[in-house]
Amino acid sequence: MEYTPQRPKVSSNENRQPPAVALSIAGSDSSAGAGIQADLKAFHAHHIYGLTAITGIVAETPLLVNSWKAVSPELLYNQLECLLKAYPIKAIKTGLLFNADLIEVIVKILSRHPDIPLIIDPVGAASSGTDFVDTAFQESLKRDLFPLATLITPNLQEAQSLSNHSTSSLTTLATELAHTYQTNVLVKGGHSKRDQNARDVLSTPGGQTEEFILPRITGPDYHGTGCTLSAAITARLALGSPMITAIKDAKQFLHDSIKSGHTWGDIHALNTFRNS
Ligand code: PXL
Repeated sequence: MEYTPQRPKVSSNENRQPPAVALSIAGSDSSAGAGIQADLKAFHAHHIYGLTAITGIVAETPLLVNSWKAVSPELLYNQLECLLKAYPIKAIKTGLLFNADLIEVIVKILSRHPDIPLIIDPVGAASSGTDFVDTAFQESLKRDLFPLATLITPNLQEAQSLSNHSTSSLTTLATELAHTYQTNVLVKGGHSKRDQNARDVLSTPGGQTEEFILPRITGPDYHGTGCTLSAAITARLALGSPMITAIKDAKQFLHDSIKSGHTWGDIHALNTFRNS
């Protein structure tokens, strides 16, 4: 029989496109369910190559925050500078930013990159209740960073505190914030237990709204749902999805991650493992 040489089965690098790149600017959560670790897991599940600029370190579990420390503004500056020079970054998200000095650094660098979509998750507290930030931080976030945003993703409590409005209408809050900051705002109702559904509302700066609804999954409160949703939106935008599709798909990703969550005794975590 004639011998036909077989091509090796190993995948070759020749025709392979490198993955799209996204950057997370956020804090480290030692329990890895929220923060920069959650962002990397969500990026990875979407086949995005995730870069990180770490703003600080939190010693915690999903049940309690032990302590935390922010990095110096110089160290954050250097992380951002070298990454933005070297990689073709397609989308950026921010999470926990700790203080106004770090916001100043981010604004200085990101204002040189107006073409990269910026998703701001305005995190101020841990799901276990600890406040990480103060009033000066909130003011700087609103005044300096929000003008650079492509999308801001507050939960209901964050939206109420950003707008000084006590209403629990997601639509009113999203519309008002989108108008004030002239950007897209997605207000997440996920934490409101009264609703049978997990409802989020997006408003464009012009006041057009879109609702995203999936059935609420009863069970434990997962740590890191906000980070995971905004990272999944960032991943989809990095892959080129339009905003509404990106949010819809990211919400489904979070829903699946909650539905198949992990449990070790009284500790729960989202499941971001995917088969493919
Ligand atoms: O879930 C919000 C959050 C974001 N980022 C970091 C955190 C937390 C909550 O604890 O630690 C680093």
